Amino acid sequence: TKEHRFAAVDLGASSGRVIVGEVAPERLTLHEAHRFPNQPTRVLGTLHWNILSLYQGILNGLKAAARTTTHPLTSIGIDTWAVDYGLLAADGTLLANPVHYRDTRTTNAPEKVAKVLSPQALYAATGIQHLPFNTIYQLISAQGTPALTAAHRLLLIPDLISYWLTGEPGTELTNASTTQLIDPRTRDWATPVAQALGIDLALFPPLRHPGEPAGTLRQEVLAETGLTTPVPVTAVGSHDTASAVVGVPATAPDFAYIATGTWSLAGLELDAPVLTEASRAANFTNELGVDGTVRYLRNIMGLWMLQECVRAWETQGTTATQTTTTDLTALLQAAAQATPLRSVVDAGDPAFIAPHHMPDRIADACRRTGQPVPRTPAETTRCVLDSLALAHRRAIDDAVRLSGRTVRTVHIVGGGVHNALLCQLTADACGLPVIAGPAEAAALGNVLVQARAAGVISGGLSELRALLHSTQPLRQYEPTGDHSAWDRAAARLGDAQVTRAAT
Ligand code: ADP
Ligand code: LRH
Repeated sequence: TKEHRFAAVDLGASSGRVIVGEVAPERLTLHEAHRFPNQPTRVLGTLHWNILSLYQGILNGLKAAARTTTHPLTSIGIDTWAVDYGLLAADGTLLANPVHYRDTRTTNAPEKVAKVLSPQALYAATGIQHLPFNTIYQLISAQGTPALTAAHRLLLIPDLISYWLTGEPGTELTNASTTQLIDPRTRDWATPVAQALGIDLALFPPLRHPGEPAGTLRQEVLAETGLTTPVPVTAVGSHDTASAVVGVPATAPDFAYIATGTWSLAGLELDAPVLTEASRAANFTNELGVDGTVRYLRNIMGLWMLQECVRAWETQGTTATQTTTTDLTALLQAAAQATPLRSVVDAGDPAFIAPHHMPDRIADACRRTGQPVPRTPAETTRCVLDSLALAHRRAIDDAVRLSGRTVRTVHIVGGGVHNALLCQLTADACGLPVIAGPAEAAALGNVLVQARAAGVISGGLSELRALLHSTQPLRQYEPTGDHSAWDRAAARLGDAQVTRAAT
């Protein structure tokens, strides 16, 4: 059978990559054409994405993809982080540089929104967990600004990239659900929510679904990248987490997943949303997935906490100025030797969202809960990883309780797969076997949805996952240690975690 090549553009908060997937009915291999850093910049107090630099990285990646294969690309798919957007004038000009979700402009927005729509009503209508940076809060904060006032169109980040590559505007559904403006039952706009908040839904181009065509590369893009034949862009799960969950190599339905990268997204795949008050109080989200699924999960701070610690130590000169993979490996080895569960923090706490001073904030959280303050990078790293494992366990336990489902296996996908200590601690904390891999699940999910749309492979998510299971290297971790130690650690954090989500 003829092999087809698909390019996955996958922008994560820590790096962007263009990955080429070669697919035939029984074959799936990945080749990383290009990886580039994603470094936000603060300008006059506002934290921005470097959107043109990221776009240039994508063009360079497509150029590298064109060079590495003599065969034409069958199509390209784009996925990125959620919630953020660019505003366009009527002629398509980008009116302002997109703002980073970690910017603090939304601090007072939830209060403003609550005056119009109670948290209960908002959750009943959208099923989206409360995170201060959800698109509705960003739009409420931007109301009256010159850019939003002048805007003719709003494009979420993957849709903006897709528009620049093809000239065709659209709003891909899985990512649209993270705006908190979609009704998860109808999988269409939650018009009453938008009306109540004064958000103009006409800013959003029509919805498109994963697998649908999304235009072809513009002539200028072909010239810039050296791609020669017309290349279609196919809509995929454009929310990176939607693609990552497609990329979970599960072989049975009773699995939980943890997509670990900058964030840890831990939960279950369901076929209908859970919109109960208990679910809202536990701060679970119902993001929309590929093939009519629902991603029922909780956002956990993720390896962001470690990234930010490393950045702080570099600045202070505690570690090398540029942390290489070898330094990270050494740090994780030292953390593996540190005392287990000495102190834990609530890795769901929004106090950890903003950049800067991460080791200090972790130390404060330990102090507040009467636990020993970690002193060294190894101790702090251990505290972060123990805390993440604990939060993983809590998210999976809560998801099981709130959905009535059973879980027998936990899949870890994303960059955290490279962190064997985190995978083992998660198995220990959950008391369940963990299957780790693939690390590039988002790119794989992206490629698989394209390959199916092109007719190269067929079937539902379970068939796509079977192909992953038979072709991707995976590692299994069995639970070890004294399970009750995790219960005692959880007890130290007390009920504070639950009550905060409920407010
Ligand atoms: P995102 O998609 O959010 O940019 P990734 O899924 O690429 O994030 O994950 C990035 C994280 O993966 C890094 O912050 C790091 O903690 C972890 N990671 C990546 N490579 C390694 C490695 N070789 N060893 C340990 N951890 C790693
Ligand atoms: C992960 C992610 C996550 C969102 C966050 C903004 O990259 O898309 O699913 O909640 O970024």
